[in-house]
Amino acid sequence: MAFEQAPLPYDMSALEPYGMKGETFEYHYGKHHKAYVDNLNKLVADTDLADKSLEEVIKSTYGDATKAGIFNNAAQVWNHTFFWNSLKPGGGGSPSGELAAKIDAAFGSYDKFVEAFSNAAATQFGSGWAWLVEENGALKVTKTPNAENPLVHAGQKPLLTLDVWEHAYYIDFRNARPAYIKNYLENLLNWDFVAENLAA
Ligand code: MN3
Repeated sequence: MAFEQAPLPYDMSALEPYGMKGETFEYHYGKHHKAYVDNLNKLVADTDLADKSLEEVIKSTYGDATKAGIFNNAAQVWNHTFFWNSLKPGGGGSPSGELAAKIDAAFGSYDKFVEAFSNAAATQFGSGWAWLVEENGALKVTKTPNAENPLVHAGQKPLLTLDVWEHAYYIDFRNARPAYIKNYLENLLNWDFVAENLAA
């Protein structure tokens, strides 16, 4: 069975009041994400990977130079679906309750979390992703190059991500990655999704 592109969890224009244009989704979801799905299906057609779950394909091809194309497309399919869910209209700001306590325990304060996440997202050289993960029961900020994600790092549970490939911010913020990061943290970050992933 072919891999499918998950539907967006909101309308393409839903984040316009919060700094992310519908045009961004026409390209980022409609072209970039779709291309990863289409490429993955072509690459695994008639192989034993075609019947595996997306997560199994990602984990089993990571680090195998002969399957780099499959890994890159599979991981980018997964990363983008996870990213769309990491956004919500009117999100951002500090979390409350148990999540706030976990952020304080891991980083010292919400402001220190913002500093750590912004730094990871801004310093990922070239293309990649910034993440909030749970590892050994504690929250942690990480960054990964290109298509790599926490699923291939044993013990890390992904909670939240930010796409820092230039295609993610060029329409809304041109080359200004720091402004895109700031807007994400203040207006888009979906703490409900973090809580769901923590509980899962
Ligand atoms: Mn992208």
